[in-house]
Amino acid sequence: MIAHDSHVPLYIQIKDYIRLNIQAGVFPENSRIPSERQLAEQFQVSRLTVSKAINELIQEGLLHSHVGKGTFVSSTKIEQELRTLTSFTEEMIRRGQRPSSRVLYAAVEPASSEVTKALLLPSGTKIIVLRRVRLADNQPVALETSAIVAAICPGIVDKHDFSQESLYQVLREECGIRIAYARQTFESRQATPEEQEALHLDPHTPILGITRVTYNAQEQPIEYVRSAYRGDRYKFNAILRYGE
Ligand code: 16G
Repeated sequence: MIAHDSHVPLYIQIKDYIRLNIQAGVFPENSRIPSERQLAEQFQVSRLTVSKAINELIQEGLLHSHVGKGTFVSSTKIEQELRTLTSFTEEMIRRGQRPSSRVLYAAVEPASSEVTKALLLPSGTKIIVLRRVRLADNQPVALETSAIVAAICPGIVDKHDFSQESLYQVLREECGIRIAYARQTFESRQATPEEQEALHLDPHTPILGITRVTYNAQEQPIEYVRSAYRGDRYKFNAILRYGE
C-alpha cells in the first residue's frame, strides 16, 4: 500500500490511504480509524509521519479527534439537492454552515472568447470577473470563477466586499435582476495546480468541475461560472421522474 521508495512523501501516501478507505466505506462515517501507533506499525513509519497525515485530514474536515478516545471519520459530505437554483450563500445557510469567500480576483474586463460563446455576447463586451474560493465554516470547498455581463449591474466590484457578501443578493437587491434558471454541466477531472493550491488539495483528490450558465427572467444568459468543487467534500443529489 505504501511505497517507501516513491517520490510521493510518506505522509501523503498515508493521507491517500485513509481518504480512500473513507471513500470506500472501509472507515465508515463516525467510526474510529486505527490509532497512530497501529498505522505507524502497519506502514513501518514513524508516529510523527502518521500524525502529520492525520492532522492535515483533520484540518480538511475529513477527520476529527476526541481527546482520549481517538480519531473519528467526520460525518457526511456537503450534500446539495439539484432541485432548485440556489446561491452558495443560500445553500450554506440552509445547511447551518457559515459561508464566506476568499476573493482571488475581481475586475471588469473584455470577455474572453469562452465567455462570449457561453453568454452569446458580441466580442469585446465588458464583463465582471469574480474569482473566489468558497468556504463553508472556514473550510475551502470550491473555487469559482463567475463572469457577469457588466452592463446589467455596473460598479458592483468597487462597492461590495464579496468575501462576505452574496453575488446573487447584490444582483437581486441592487440591480433588480431576477434569476430564473440555470444550465449546469458536471464533469469529474483532475485539479489544476491553481485549484490544488486554493483548495489545499493533495494531487490525487478528485474534483467535480461544474460549468453554469444562468438566465434571467427574460431568458437572457447573464452569468457564466466555472467551478471546481472538492470531490471528497461534495455530493449532488437529483430527483428524476420517470417518463417526464
Ligand atoms: C453558486 C453557483 C454560482 C453562483 C454562486 C453565487 C453552482 C454550481 N454555482 O455557487 O453560479 O455564482 O452560487 O453565490 O451552484 P453567492 O450569491 O453566494 O455569491
